[in-house]
Amino acid sequence: MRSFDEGRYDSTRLAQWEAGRARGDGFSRRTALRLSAGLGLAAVPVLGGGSAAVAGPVRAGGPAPAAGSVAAGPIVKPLPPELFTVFGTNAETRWDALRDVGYRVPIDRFFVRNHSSTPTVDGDAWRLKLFGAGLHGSPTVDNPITVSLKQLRRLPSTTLTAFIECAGNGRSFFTTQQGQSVSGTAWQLGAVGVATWRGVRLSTVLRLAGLRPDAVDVLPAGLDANFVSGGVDLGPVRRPIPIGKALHDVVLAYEMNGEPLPPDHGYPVRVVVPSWIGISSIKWVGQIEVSAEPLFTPWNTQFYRFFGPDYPAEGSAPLGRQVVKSAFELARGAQLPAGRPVRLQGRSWSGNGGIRRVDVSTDGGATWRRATLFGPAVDTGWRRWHLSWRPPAAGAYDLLARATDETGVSQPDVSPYNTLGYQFGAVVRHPVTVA
Ligand SMILES: Nc1nc2c(c(=O)[nH]1)N[C@H]1C(S)=C(S)[C@@H](COP(=O)(O)O)O[C@H]1N2
Ligand SMILES: [Mo]
Repeated sequence: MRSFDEGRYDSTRLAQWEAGRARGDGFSRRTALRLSAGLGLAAVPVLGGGSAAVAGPVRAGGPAPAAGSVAAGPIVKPLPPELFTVFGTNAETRWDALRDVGYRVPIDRFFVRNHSSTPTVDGDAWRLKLFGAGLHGSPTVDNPITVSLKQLRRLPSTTLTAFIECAGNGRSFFTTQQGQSVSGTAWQLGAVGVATWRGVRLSTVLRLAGLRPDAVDVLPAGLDANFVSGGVDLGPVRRPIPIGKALHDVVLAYEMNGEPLPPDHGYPVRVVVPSWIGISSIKWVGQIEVSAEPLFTPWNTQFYRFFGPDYPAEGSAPLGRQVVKSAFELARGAQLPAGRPVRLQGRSWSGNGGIRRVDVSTDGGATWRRATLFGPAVDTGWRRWHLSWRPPAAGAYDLLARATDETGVSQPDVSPYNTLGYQFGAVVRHPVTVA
């Protein structure tokens, strides 16, 4: 379901970069040209020009808490152990907590991936700043086009059901299943969730802001604290989106599952980039640069590419679409009764589109049966499935599920090794104990 040529885009972009035409800094201005930001907006009353007050985020967990108070964690919502496994500033959903919860993941159990901490942003004072040479009049970061939450809510809205999934989801299986060492959060399969997102198409906002035909990249940046890695301040979390994808299906979301975006998921507004790796979907978005040249940030150069012996030194092309995956709605090591039929349930998803079939093995991969698909079929979401199994005798079993998507891509037995452990799409062995 490619509606624009990603491969051609990447090669053009890399060629431009090599020719020294690209800019590596997401924020400096190359041109001093500064026109009235209102100029390109004369016919667009809903968006205002001029500089606006952007609410500085109040950092959760900043100053030392008073004696006797509980320190605010990097995540605001409760993280009960029956719903989440916590890794520092991140929390993954437990797959047994998705059993019988319906198609969407409720907010109380949706995974959280924070580079630092969930900020508190004042939605009334919030303004989205739009600027860059890819917009008519080349508004600058100091004199940007601004949009308030109220203005955004007055624009035509769209509703989208889509998964957000961390590129590193499943990373721990590189080690436990393939014996390879990789760096990053040791997620199992719970760094993914499907929600319904309501907001405004990014294309609508960009066109109202005066999109130029030569725009190349769209760079949203978060209002959370700068990301500091190995003592180096890498600046705000930000990753360029190619203009073709940005105009195709990206949404500036202000609602999640019918509620205002919760703090941990990007209040007041986040970017939702369907089918692509989670880092594309910038939370707490404060500004968007639209460039007329390729942009590079650490999130599309040193992270979120494949690195390792099988890749060039600078890594693969920046990652985009997610791979095909499956998970059982069961705890790892779950106990099942012998001799009685159990209904195995799970979900499969792919960044390439819908799921065509799912095959399940209950004997470690020796034999396979086709699972029954049920529930909504959403190309940018996941597909639920079930299969009945009567465990024959007490003992240890490995359950496996292999999905095939609408493009014919199936989950492999082994995932290609890469040092940062991205996109583990191989079939995962799920141990259960029958008693
Ligand atoms: N501003 C900002 N946006 C961000 C992040 C972040 O740390 N800061 N993390 C990204 C990553 S790596 C992922 S996987 C998703 C996670 O979205 P969620 O926390 O709503 O599940 O948000 C992305 N957007
Ligand atoms: Mo992520």
